[in-house]
Amino acid sequence: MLYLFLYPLHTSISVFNVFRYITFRTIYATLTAFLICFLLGPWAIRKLSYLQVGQYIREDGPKTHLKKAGTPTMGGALIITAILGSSLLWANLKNIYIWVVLGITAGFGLIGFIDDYLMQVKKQSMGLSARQKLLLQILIAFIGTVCLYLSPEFSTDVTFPFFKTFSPDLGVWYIPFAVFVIVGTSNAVNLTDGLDGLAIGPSIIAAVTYMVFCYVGGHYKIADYLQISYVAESGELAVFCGAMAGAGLGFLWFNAYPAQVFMGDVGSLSLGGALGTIAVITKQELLLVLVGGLFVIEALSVILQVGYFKLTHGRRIFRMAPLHHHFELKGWPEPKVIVRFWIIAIALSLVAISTLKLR
Ligand code: 57M
Repeated sequence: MLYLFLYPLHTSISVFNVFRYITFRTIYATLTAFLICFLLGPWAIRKLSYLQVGQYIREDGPKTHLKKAGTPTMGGALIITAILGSSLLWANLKNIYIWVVLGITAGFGLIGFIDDYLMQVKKQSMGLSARQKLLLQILIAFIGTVCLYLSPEFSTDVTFPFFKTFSPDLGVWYIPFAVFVIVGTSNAVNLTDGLDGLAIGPSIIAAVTYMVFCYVGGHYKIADYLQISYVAESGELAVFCGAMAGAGLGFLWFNAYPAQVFMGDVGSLSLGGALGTIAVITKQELLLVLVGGLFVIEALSVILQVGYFKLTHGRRIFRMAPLHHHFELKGWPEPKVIVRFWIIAIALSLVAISTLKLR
């Protein structure tokens, strides 16, 4: 909004020229989103506690979690408010990619909100069923992907990390592929959200990593120099990534061990949906396996555990899935699991960034 209103004034007041720069707006989008979460956090936590939106803790999980009963959840509503507020303020609102990623973030957040609301506020034993959630996610991701597919500049090529020239064109099949990436990421982040700060930490790391890819991939000269896919106008998404990273940092302030608030499905589904969408728009879909590597590892641990459990009629690979529960049950203190998983996420993101040169 500021870009549309203030940048045109640069002809008479030269200082407004600064609004032209994506880097400047990204930095301030990060700070704005951080401040929104940081300043509204205590009020939001009080409000959620007042509404008794307290987490129910399953008794079959690690016993160390029982003391978390009643921790307010649905803090993800604050994350979304900060991301949307900051992006609307600092991004160029004439950019189609900004609207697609905002739409999917808000849409997935709404699904999570309904689910959380039914369980936490209405105290129903079940929120939306797994099937209802999945269908709604597919629907929203499909609408977003079709908008991208119909926009004239958007390419349906898939780029492979480490390969310079191999980028097959999927044509119309790009739509189900992108829907799979977006919905899969959303659910992987949701599975990871089981320890204090465990989902938000790697989400911040992934947002910062994609911020780099948005900037270089949206800059014709740098993209040409690095020989990566140039996606015109995608640089603007760096502003969104900044807002996401800032909101994440502000939320982490309160979600850090011992957490004062959980994000709920409203947070985890929307953050995952946002990451998947950014990967799709920047043409770095497959790189998400590294950028969101921790989410992939957590999701794989569930797939392997459930598959093995069914095949062997009750035997397990891990003490409990997702993987963070396995280490908790092995006796690692919660903060140790969290910080070690963050370290893995940072290392994988560094490998992802190295693909800019290794190709
Ligand atoms: C949600 N939610 C947390 C909080 C958060 C298929 C199966 C593997 C699914 C999986 C599952 O349901 N995962 C998705 C994970 C829950 O957190 C709430 O949910 C929101 C995210 N959707 O924001 O509102 C609990 O996680 C803890 N937590 C924190 N700090 C945080 O910042 O400590 C969350 C955020 C909270 C709190 O304790 O209550 C969750 O874990 O429920 N299911 C599982 O993860 C279950 N695993 C399982 O059944 N494994 C079996 C299968 C796969 C064969 C096995 O390995 O044998 C476990 N979940 C729990 N207890 N809680 C089972 C035991």
